[in-house]
Amino acid sequence: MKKKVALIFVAMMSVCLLSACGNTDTASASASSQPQSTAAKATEPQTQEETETVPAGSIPALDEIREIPAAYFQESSQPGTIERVEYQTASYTDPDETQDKYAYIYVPYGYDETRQYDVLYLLHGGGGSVGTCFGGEGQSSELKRILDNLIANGEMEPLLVVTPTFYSMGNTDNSVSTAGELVAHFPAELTNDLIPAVESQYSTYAETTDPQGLTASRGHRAFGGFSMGAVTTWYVFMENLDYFHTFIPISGDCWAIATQGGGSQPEETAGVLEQALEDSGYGPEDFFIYAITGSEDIAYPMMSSQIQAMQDLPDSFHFGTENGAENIRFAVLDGGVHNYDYVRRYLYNLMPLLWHPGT
Ligand code: FER
Repeated sequence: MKKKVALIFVAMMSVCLLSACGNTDTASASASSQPQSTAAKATEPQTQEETETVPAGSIPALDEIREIPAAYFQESSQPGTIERVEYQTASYTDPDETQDKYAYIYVPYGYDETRQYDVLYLLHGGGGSVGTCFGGEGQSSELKRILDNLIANGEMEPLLVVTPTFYSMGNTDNSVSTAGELVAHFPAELTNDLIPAVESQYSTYAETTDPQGLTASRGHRAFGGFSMGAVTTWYVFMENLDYFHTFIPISGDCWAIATQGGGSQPEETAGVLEQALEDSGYGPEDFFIYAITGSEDIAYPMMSSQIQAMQDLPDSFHFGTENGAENIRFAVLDGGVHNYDYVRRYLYNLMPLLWHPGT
């Protein structure tokens, strides 16, 4: 796999096509922009209405989606740990019943309860399980070793990474229709049950885990996912902007209008995303979406159609800085396909931008 990696910014493609253009959000232009901190960590507990969020327009663009160096697959001398968080949630097939579930959580090396940590909630794709990203308690998956090495090398702030499942525990139904229903329900489970369980046990920016505390700390909380996890990410954007600032949809479109609706009905899909933003009371300066996929990924056609339609809504979605702070980027890896090797590679490249040390 020595193929040269190229980044295609769809913003650039559709706005400029073959002509010269003044859009500065290109791979070559971004190479010269200085990476700045985006995690906006506060050192004191926050008492104001909302904790500080990512500074407007400060998230650098990827100039290249690099391969993960071999050394990052090795055990770090500063390993974090994978722990398990139990919670109860509604059984969405029978609202009168509850079910016991758990998620795994990556706890960085040197975790210190007296400090506050950003949190990424990261969801697997269709047919995955709670162990897809991190295996299980005490285990050392490739993704874990990559996070350990990024943090140990000072390339990324230590953060918590929570990996739940949208399935019931022990699920055996891997149909797309079931997954589609479950992910549409997942925002309720996430906000009512999972986040309070996690953030009452671990030290995050949430001073309390009631809606007020979770809203106040939204600048330090991100949601991302692969495939059906990306479909979920778009739902979380629509329903939970009050709890989340940063979104990382990896290889999946928004299904709010229809299954694969980002592809079949891109304008309508972009429209409901914009409407959800308006309904939330938040504005274009209040979020950041880093969408990513590969040119050969099965979800690429759907995702790129949706993103192009979102570019036609420049009041809400700022691909570039012409209308205010940039709030969405779409990166495409030439040749990238729909599997977890690429998910790890995307996260290896994106996470140090979003949680850059040295605030
Ligand atoms: C898509 C969005 C999500 C898509 C596939 C998925 C093929 C997910 C599939 C899975 O997780 O099984 O547009 O197109």
